[in-house]
Amino acid sequence: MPLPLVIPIIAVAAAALAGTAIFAAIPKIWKILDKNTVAILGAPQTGKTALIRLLRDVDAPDDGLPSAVSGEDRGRFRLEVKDKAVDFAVPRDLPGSDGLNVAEWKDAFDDADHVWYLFRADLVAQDDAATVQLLRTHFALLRKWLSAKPGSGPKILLVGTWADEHSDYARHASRVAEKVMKAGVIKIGSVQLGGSPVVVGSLATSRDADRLLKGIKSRLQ
Ligand SMILES: Nc1nc2c(ncn2[C@@H]2O[C@H](COP(=O)(O)OP(=O)(O)OP(=O)(O)O)[C@@H](O)[C@H]2O)c(=O)[nH]1
Ligand SMILES: [Mg+2]
Repeated sequence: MPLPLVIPIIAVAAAALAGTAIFAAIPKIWKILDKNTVAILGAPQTGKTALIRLLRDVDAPDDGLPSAVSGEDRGRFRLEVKDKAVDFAVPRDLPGSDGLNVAEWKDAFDDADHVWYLFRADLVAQDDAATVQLLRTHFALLRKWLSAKPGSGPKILLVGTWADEHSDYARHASRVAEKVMKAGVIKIGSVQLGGSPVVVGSLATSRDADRLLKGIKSRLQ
């Protein structure tokens, strides 16, 4: 091969490698900056993006680092946990998965101190077969990833959203929560994931969202 052709090919390869290295370093930087890295996982349309937007409205840490929103897809926020201000970061707004297509989840899981798994509370309370099956599939994956990191895996929180779509919600919101907590798939999943707390609520109105956020905060250890 003539020399002038070889040099550009090497240059392109080096640039591609550098790009990969920079991309791979991003989660690590977030991890160093914030000890409380959160991965928000869940099926499509469960409210992952809505929750990140809600969290970005909460006061962000004022430490000279990029502000609460430095991209449409990530957020930093500060929550009062047990009377102490704790900084959190959600490095990525991950796509939902309706099965085993979870390529981006694994990396986020490995970088996370906390995993918040969102699911449709209304459908679990109605014992919807497809939802139950999907939850089993996702819980099995989380369990597998967790077992690969004995003692150092993220804390998992199960967050039921969309409770407002259940017919009992308007009059008896706590009854919907109770149904979800008692559902076999949630009870077993919670135990298998190391005793994960469960919180149930809705992001439909700002009042609902505030209440759900309070529930999340109170279950963070
Ligand atoms: N009624 C109701 N709607 C909700 C709730 N949470 C989210 N939504 C709505 O559901 C739709 C999807 O919400 P997203 O936050 O985009 O869901 P997502 O999990 O990020 O979806 P993907 O990125 O596609 O996986 C939006 O129209 C939200 O307003 C909820 O608790 N109740
Ligand atoms: Mg989304």
